[in-house]
Amino acid sequence: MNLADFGWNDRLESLFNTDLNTNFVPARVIRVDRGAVTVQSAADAVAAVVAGTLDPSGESVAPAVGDWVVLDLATDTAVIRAVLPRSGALSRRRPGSADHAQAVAANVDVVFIVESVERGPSPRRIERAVALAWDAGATPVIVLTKTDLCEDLDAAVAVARRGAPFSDVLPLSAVAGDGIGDLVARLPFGSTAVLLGPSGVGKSTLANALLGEQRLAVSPVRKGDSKGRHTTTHRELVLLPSGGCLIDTPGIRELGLWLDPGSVTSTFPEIETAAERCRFRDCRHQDEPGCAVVAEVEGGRLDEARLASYHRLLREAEHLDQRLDASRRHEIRARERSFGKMVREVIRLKNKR
Ligand SMILES: Nc1nc2c(ncn2[C@@H]2O[C@H](COP(=O)(O)OP(=O)(O)OP(=O)(O)O)[C@@H](O)[C@H]2O)c(=O)[nH]1
Ligand SMILES: [Mg+2]
Ligand SMILES: [Zn+2]
Repeated sequence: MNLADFGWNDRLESLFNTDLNTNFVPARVIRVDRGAVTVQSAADAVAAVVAGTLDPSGESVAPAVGDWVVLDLATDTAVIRAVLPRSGALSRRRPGSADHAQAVAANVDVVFIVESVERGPSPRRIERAVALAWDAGATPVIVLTKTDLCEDLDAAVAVARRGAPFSDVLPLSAVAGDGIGDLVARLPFGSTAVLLGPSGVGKSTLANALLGEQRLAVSPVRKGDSKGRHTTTHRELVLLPSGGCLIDTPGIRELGLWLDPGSVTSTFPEIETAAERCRFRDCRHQDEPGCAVVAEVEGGRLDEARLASYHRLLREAEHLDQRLDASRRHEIRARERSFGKMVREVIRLKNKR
């Protein structure tokens, strides 16, 4: 296996520093299944356990699918000694918990936000996913599946675009094979994309179509409301024959936000552009005098629903920001500390020899 296929590059190489120890090798997390972790090294795909020293403060630094890790092969069981600093991670609020983030996928370049024409795309759900993608340092691309079931594709694309007026929308059918090439073009060699969307929209079917084999489980949606059955229950990264890596995820029930207010503003560039002409620099675009954003809405040049979403998402993100500022900074520090600690420990061991 060549790790470059999985996205190994110079940035990672310099972080890793292979001189440290011959028993340590780099590997990428390719599967996470209720705490069980599978990693891909240059030699093999193996089950790995997470070193107890890695995570003193809980699961905030737990490896996510897509993470690059330092793997210790000195014992029979492969041990993850450290998680290399991420280029970004797609994080959401852990379901049922207000204060815990859960990394859905790490080190991704593209987020495919998957919606189906069968159930109809949801602009509000798309908006949230776009904000999460920017927060992960990834480019959001909207994928509209099952076009073979659609009578009015233009109308469906227009609805999807309302949630992401500045992102590309790729309509496709995994069953008919239409539009797949456009998606492949977004996944060059060494890049990583993640499929994000509700259950039943056809994420795993699409991954299988790209793989050219039925590797991932799929199952029919419910009759009546076309909802999915939560077929996929783990996160898995697969290497595509066309190059690039694709991460399949379980269908999301809710998209709790976990992001910086800054990512919300990049989700609404048309509002930020209009805001440059507001009289007050700290204008909130509510009822301030001389607000250019409200003027655009009143003039019919800006979608009122977009402004409402902007206010809602920003409020959520700022609220979270205030509440979690300290704990989030603590998490980042904990991750950096655990990496630094690993490096020091290895140097100490080496000097003793
Ligand atoms: N007609 C048609 N059906 C499709 C298409 N893509 C997927 N399906 C069907 O949609 C159903 C659900 O597909 P899955 O791939 O299991 O959906 P999923 O998004 O992975 O769902 P979860 O794993 O539950 O999140 C299956 O019966 C697929 O055959 C398509 O392009 N056209
Ligand atoms: Mg699936
Ligand atoms: Zn304003």
